[in-house]
Amino acid sequence: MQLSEIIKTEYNKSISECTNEEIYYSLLTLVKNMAESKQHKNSKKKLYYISAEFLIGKLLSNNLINLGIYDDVKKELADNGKNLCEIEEFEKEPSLGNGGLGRLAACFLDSIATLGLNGDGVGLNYHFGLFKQIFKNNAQTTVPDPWLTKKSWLNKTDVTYKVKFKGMTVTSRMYDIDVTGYNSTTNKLHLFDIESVDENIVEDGINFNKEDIEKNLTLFLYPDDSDDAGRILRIYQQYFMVSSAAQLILDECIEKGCKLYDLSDYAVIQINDTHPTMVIPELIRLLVERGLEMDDAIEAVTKSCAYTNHTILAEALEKWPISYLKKAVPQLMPIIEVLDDKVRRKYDDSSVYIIDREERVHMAHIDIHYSSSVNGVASLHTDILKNVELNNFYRIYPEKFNNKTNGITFRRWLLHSNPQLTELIISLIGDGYKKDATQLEKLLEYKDNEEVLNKILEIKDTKKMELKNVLRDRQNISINENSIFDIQIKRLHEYKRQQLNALYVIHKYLEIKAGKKPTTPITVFFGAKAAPAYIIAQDIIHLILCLQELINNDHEVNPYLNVVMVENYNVTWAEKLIPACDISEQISLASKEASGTGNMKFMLNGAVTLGTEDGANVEIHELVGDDNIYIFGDLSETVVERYANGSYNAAQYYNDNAQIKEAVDFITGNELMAIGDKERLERLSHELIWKDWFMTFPDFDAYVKTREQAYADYENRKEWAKKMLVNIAKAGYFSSDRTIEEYNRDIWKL
Ligand code: H53
Repeated sequence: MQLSEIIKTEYNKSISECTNEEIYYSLLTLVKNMAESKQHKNSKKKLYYISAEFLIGKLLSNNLINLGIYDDVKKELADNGKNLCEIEEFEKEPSLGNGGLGRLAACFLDSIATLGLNGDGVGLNYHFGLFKQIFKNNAQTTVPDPWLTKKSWLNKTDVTYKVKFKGMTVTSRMYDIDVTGYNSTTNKLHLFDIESVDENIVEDGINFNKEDIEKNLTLFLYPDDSDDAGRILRIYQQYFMVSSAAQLILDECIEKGCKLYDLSDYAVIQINDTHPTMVIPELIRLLVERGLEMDDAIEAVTKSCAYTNHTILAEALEKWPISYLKKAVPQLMPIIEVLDDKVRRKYDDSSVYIIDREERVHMAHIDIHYSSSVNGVASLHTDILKNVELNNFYRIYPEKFNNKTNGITFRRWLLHSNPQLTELIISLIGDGYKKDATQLEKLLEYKDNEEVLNKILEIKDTKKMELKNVLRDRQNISINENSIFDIQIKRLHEYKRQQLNALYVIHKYLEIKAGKKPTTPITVFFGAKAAPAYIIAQDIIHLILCLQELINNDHEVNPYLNVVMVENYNVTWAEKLIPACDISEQISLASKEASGTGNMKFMLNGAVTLGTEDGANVEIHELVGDDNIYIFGDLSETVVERYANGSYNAAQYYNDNAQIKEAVDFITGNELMAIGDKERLERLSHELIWKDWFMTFPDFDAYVKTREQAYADYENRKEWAKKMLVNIAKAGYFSSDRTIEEYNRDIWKL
């Protein structure tokens, strides 16, 4: 059915008579009907991608693009005086993820469907997502971020399962979102939920009774885990997710004739980080319950599961106290004990045990022993896993370890977010790159073509202007579209080092005050949410917001330097910020950022990276060469060694380096104290001087020098445009289609 027919049936009106909201809901129906007709024909083996996060972003435009009807719909609407962009405003962005991990899962679903593979996502239907960030008094406050409207992308199914907790059984229900492939088949994202959840128990921001599981289970992603109740709630959520997933998997496999011991011929289960780890003991438990011998069950599950590691940060590798598990899911403990016992009998090395001396269960250890594949997400990261972090496991199972460098879907991060650049590329090299992204390399032929270089610059200017308008509308902020757009957008974490960027901003502010003015003005953008219980991260946000107020109101400085922190940074913001960016800040402490995927999106949109040799920056560097990236800072070997010998002394850098001292002292100086919160600013300055756990000081001088070099090079517009072109041309490797082909070739074998 055509849009006009749907509108006629649903509202008995013509397109031009409808409100934008009515049109939005009719488009929902149109897309759902079309997606349904392209449903994947369930082949024998299927992938289940289980993840606590799916940061899918708004879906309307992407679905229209993937279904091949974007241009037609846009035109039909325009012919009737309607604007698709305005209609899109009605769609709420679900915040079902926090950062890279969740966005990666969403890009992967897009590529899995695009490649026509039989694979569904499995996660939870959080009613309020992560949270919505609101700035008040230069600080982050948090409120619920509801996204479920009466009619949405979500389809209620009649699939339900019983999930047992200690002393309580709940019913989970499956809701589905269609995942459209680009000119291809449709898969599903299954989101489980519980009917008794009660949104009204949330009060005063995002607080609620953490012990009332039946009412709170799927309210929020990552509920505050600063106390026992919060941590146990996470176990309830994880088990609810994986028990539902396990039952779904077994049901679907049995329906296809699976005999349970041959589970791995029917199902491959990708475990995204440690959050879904309990699927392993849960599946084993269910298989034993259905008659398999324990050893056979363990073997069947091990063959079916594969684990992706996304971090080496100890705090992110979950270790659950046995006491918590016993409180929520006691039925899993006997299985986990068997799994641990087998390891102990075989290996005389306590570092690979599942249960440690402090009676904690190491979730990643379950994954590694009882999966058939363990992968890192960028080549440096995988090397660090093999040689350092998980070396003891690598020596036991060298054959399990493999690398799958992350990728991004070009449908969202180029076709949708940058139609102007998409069109230019097509005019130069045709549209073969949409299916085979490496064809972007053909752009290199135009490296010295002045006309093309000028067009690239023009498109960047257009996207900067668009961002200026969005900022005016959303945040009532006015920016200079002729300034250099220098952007750092990602979760707020000390290892990502937003604080290093802020120290640079202070340094620059002081330089301008002293009369040294930049040739081209600079606008420094930040976007980041901080976990509510992560105090120092909140302090860093506070510092940035105070700098924004101070600098933007200082008439001596604001013609040359501005700071913008976007509120509630999310996928929708990223789609506006990334195409407008000149310089992409990827400045994590070497070894700590497993991969990064924002770095790939920026590159694809012609931003030049300023970064450390960390995560996928290393591979970007290799691809574009020294002339087209700005690399600075200590290498991961140096960092790893410095941690190992405990030799780092921040205070010494602070005392010996006048530039560092000046910038750090400014945090607690009169100007910022007049605006900011004394406790926060003092705590942050103290943390830097006495700890600086993520080693910003050793990299500070190199960072300043390299950033200045990038700004200086920006002045030569033609040379800069060449760098942009090379970045775009070399981005093909980072298509998630490539990543998914590798997963399928090496692990899933669908
Ligand atoms: O996963 C991304 C990486 C990124 C890494 C991120 C991530 C999360 O977003 C959350 C938890 C976690 O352990 C890791 O930080 O480097 O690009 C996708 O692999």
